[in-house]
Amino acid sequence: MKHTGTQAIGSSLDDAQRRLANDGFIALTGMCEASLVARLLDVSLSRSRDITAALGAQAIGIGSAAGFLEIVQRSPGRWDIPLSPAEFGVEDRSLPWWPLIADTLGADAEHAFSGVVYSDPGSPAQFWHIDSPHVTAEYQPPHALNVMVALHDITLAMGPTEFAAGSHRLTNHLHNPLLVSDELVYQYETTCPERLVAGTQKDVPERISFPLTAGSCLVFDDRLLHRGLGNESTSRRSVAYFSYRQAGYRENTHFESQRSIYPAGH
Ligand SMILES: O=C(O)CCC(=O)C(=O)O
Repeated sequence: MKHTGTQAIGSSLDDAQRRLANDGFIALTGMCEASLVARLLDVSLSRSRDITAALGAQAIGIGSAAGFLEIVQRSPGRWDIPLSPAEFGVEDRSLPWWPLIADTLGADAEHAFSGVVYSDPGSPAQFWHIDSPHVTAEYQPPHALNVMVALHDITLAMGPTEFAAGSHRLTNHLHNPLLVSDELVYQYETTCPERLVAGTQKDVPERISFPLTAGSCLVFDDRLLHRGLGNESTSRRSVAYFSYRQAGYRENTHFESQRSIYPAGH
């Protein structure tokens, strides 16, 4: 596993776009002001308290289809609570990363999902996965981007997100008949960087993860192989996320359940 230093967006949007195109992700150090981070964290904690109380003893499985409208367990001990920009008290196009989103997906890019993902102490690493599949056999620029915001300093022990660098170019199941879309999108034990290049002379994509300071962001292509690492610390690890899609792109494997944790009429 390589630990690389994070890189500020700097003065050049072109440079950020180039890195995103080459590596499938970019780390933007200190992207958010403390007041924005505090707001995102406060709203996240308050919502997670309410949701956990309302969930009570109701059983919740792993994965989007086994979850609820209000909460999904992405992997054991890793919880995803959707929160709209309005609930966070922000405007999705006024956030500091918007210029990179608009330059990459188009000025008419749409907000797709947002919320908080937190992992409990002791929760294991996820299996490698992508967030949505390629849509054509020929390589296309990204149809969706995710922004993850560190809501506090995240040490390696807390389990930051790990990326397989450049793997967005190798996850195309329409181009590579050895790959199966569902095995990439849903978490399968056998999906890993090596699998993407099996039977070829290509290099195995490098695994990259690094600690993050509060307010730093990871922006990544939806088709990049990634996973949340295990939380070996004694603290909850929280990241807010904002996902954007090209205008007109509609596929949704993110929130598939229609049931609510609240009784009908709540
Ligand atoms: O928790 C993380 O770092 C990543 C989470 C993730 O990729 C997912 O739940 O789909």
